Amino acid sequence: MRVDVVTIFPDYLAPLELSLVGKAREAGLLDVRVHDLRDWTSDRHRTVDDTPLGGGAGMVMRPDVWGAALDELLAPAGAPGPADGGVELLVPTPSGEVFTQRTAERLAERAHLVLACGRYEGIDARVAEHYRDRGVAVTEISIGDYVLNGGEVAALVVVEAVARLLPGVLGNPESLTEESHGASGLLEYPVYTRPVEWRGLVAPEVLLSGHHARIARWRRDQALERTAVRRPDLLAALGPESLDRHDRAV
Ligand code: 6GU
Repeated sequence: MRVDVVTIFPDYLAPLELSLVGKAREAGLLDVRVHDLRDWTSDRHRTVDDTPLGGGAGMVMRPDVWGAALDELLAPAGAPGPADGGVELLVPTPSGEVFTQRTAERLAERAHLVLACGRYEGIDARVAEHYRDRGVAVTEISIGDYVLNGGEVAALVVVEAVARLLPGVLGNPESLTEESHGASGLLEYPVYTRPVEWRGLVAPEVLLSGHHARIARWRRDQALERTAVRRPDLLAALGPESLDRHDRAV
């Protein structure tokens, strides 16, 4: 997968060199390129913003600068085309649709993602409109109900969530099957390791029993209970087919 990130703070994306994403890049599974939006300015001051039309606080990012950058990155010579899942333009913004594990799964099928990180009060609305009109898949995404100073942290979140779904990136792909926000629709059960007793706290005895069916049942009950307490919205969204006949009424 190819990923282009455009920002006025390229250094903000430095963590993409680390850990799992960094290793995926070294292994050639992921080609991430971070670009400075100011490289597409044409004035001496490298201006990327202007005051909002209609008045109000803050500054708005100029469509002409974004247009120059995105024209180049959405159709690079030799880049993956529609036959490989195509390109999607992602615009992080607190007014976007909420990014979830389902979004990450969908994006992992794409050959190419372009992330346009806005700052200030955001990017002139005509930019997303223009690329939609040109037939580009455009998604404005929010990573949750709080306000950040710009899209860079959201870009880190999206790249990490998508990268770990790419074939060959995770050492143990089974890690994907039981985790929170996975197929079960439940939060993950609590996990324990040795020592069995630590500071007077003893790990649940069932986990030492070697009885695989009992362990599976205990984990399922724990996941249900946790989800009921912490995320009742997730439990309410489960269809009846998602609950087995042993699931407790939680
Ligand atoms: Cl994607 N951007 C900003 N600036 N704030 C956010 C966000 C994105 N998602 C949640 N808050």
